Order: sequence, then structure tokens, then C-alpha cells
Amino acid sequence: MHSWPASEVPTLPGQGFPLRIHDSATGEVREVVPQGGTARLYVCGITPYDATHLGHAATYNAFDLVQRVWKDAGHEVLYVQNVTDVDDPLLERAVATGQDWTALAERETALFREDMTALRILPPAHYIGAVESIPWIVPLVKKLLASGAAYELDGDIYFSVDAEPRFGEVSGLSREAMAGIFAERGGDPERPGKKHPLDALLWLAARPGEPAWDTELGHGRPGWHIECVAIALKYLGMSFDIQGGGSDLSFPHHEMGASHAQAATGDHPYARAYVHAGMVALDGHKMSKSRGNLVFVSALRREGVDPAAIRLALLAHHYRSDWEWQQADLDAALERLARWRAAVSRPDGPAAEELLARIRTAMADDLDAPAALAAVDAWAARQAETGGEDTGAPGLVSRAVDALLGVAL
Ligand code: 5CA
Ligand code: ZN
Repeated sequence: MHSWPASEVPTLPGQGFPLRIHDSATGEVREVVPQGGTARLYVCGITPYDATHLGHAATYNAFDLVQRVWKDAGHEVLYVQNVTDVDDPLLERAVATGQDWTALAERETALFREDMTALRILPPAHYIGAVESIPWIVPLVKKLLASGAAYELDGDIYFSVDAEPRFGEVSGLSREAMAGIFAERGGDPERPGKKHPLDALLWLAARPGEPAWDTELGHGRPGWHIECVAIALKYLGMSFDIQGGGSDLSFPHHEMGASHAQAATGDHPYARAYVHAGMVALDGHKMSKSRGNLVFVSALRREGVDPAAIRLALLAHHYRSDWEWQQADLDAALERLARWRAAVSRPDGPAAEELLARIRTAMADDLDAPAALAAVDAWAARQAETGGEDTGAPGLVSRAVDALLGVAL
């Protein structure tokens, strides 16, 4: 499916630093230096049954920063994202609201693109739906069946977690901890006949009233994890640099994805780093479509809120922290935006180059956006005092804030 338009990324003098980022698999912040110039990034996309909320926006903002740091360090970025345009929650919402599931998915995906464009989130080069990826899913599942890593149960096909000795390396969870959250996150540990309670669905035989496709695996539809694996392997191949998403995807989704891919290819690792953004909450609970405690990006935009302020509100929290959205976040961001805009309307002054270095240092250090914001704040305060001294290189700060933080001043 089509992606969304890219906002231009201004070029900056000199070069940024290599990205150091937290990898869930090792639990460490370490350098992830793309091999061969092109950085390869896969970020899990939305399940389009509801509009983009601020939790989604925070997660996509985090991985947008990854792209910006890599570009600034001189890398090309090959970025791929999926749309889970057929899955249980989408089908359930369509039935509950009397809508056609394809129309629902198309409408919400279109709204997501608009929100991403407004927030200046750089688009993926390949934006791929689950339905589109069925032709690549089928041979992958066949391969897993042939090698004994998958098995059939009443027409459905499961991945056998015992087939991949490294199962558990992404999330680092114990089997007990996994058992506790598997069911909450789409798993079916209780189903009789499974070889292991944690085995995950690769293929679902057609259920009455649900969409299904005729394939060599029978009449049915794909499971969730294999969708992302098929898309990532098609466009990025094994050992791509970063598999990204919110922390709720660490297990089972990214754990299963790594195991599916490693079992299917015999190669390791699936991704060189697994990076997870924190959860944004509202009223004491993680914002979630199922709970309905949501603030929509599109609703804020309709109220006339400048998307640059929404983005600044997100940037004020470190991408790995869990935090709760408050109106005060937006008020502070609007005030900061006004302050920065006033500051860049004057000549940059001699401290602009130093500020660029400080933003670069902060962002390359596990995407420390709050530190970058503090550096710009300090510079803006000095501007307000000195009135800005004309050093003949205007616009560096606004270009740096745009290129590295995605905020247009
Ligand atoms: N389609 C799957 C991934 S393949 C999915 O998880 N879709 S989603 O619409 O539920 O979430 C899309 C992305 O937003 C995921 O990376 C998810 O981790 C992230 N996300 C969901 N809720 C929140 C939240 N409250 N805070 C931060 N990120 C969130
Ligand atoms: Zn995914």
C-alpha cells in the first residue's frame, strides 16, 4: 500500500555521531552501527481499527528519531513498516460496529498517514499490509512445516517454540512470566492439543463469517507474528539493524518473530537490536484501543493544536520511559514552541554550532530527546537575553531542530 509524503530533512554542517541505543535482548545501551552504509529498520505498524492515539504517536516518533540520527551520521536508511490489516481485533471491531472490515482498515490507515504526515514522521520506503504479504507468508510457513518447526492442529498451523533453542532471548522473560502475559496479548495457551502452551498461530483455517484466502496452506488467513517476519525478510533480509515497536510487543510478538525467522532460515540474529518504546498512559492505564482511554492525534489537530507542539510534548519524555499524558504536557509544549520560534526569529548567535553539537550528542546517546530540548531551551534563554548576535550563518538552529527533532520552527 502507499506510504505518506516525506518532509524534507535539512542538511547540517559536519556529521552526527554513531547511534548508541538500548537493545532489549542484551539489556544494554550499545552502538548499533549499520553494516555497509545502509541502515535497515523495521517498525511494527498499526492494527487499523481505531485512529492514531498519542501512544502510537510516541512510539513512531521514537523510531523517527532513530532514522534522523542515522541520516545525520551519513547513513542511508531503508525503513519498512507493516499494517496489520487483517487480525482478530480489527475483525471484531468491524462486526461490533456493523462495518465492512476492509473499509474500516482503509479509513483508519488513511487517518494514520495524515497524522504521521502532520507530525513530520518520516515515511517507510515500504508500507505493507498483512493481506498483501500472504504470498510471502505461505512459503515461510511451508518451510517451517517441512523442518518440523511447525505443526497442524485441526487445520490451523502452529509454530513450535521448542524448535528454536534461542526462544526467550529477545524479551529475556522466564517461561512463567511468558505464560502470564501470553493470553493477554493474543495467545491461546489453553487450547487443547498444542505441543506447548506458548506455541503461536502461524495460520488460521477459515472461520465462519471471517475473511479467508485460498493458498497451499488451505483456506484461511495468516497469524500475526509471521506477517511481520515475512515482510521484514522480503524487504530487509536477516540481521537487519533494528526491530522496533512499543514495549508491549517485546513478548510475544518480537520474541516469536525472531524465533520464526531464525527457525525458517537457520540464520541468526533476526535483528541486530530489539528496541522498545515505553507506554503512554491516560487516567492511570496504558492508552489502548481495547480500553478506550485515548487521546487522538487527529482530535487534537481538529482542535487547532499545532502538530509541532504535539511532537514537542512527546519529545519531552525519554522514549523508553512509561508516562502519563496530561494537558500540562501540551501546555508546556505550546509555551516552549513559542519561545523557540521567538528565539530563531533573531540571528543565531555564536553559540549555534555548540548547540548543534549538544543536540547531536544527546540524540546519539540512546535518543535523549529531553537533554536535547534542555540544550535548545538554554540557547533560547541566552537569545532572549542577548538579542542574538549576527554571525552571518542564520538558520542553523532551526535547521538542526528540524533535521534532528523533526520540529519545524
Ligand atoms: N499491528 C501490531 C504490530 S505488528 C500492533 O501492535 N498494532 S497497534 O496498533 O496495537 O500498535 C501500534 C504500535 O503502537 C505498536 O508498536 C505498539 O507497541 C504501540 N503502542 C500501542 N499502544 C501504545 C501506548 N499506549 N504507548 C506507546 N506505544 C503504544
Ligand atoms: Zn509487528
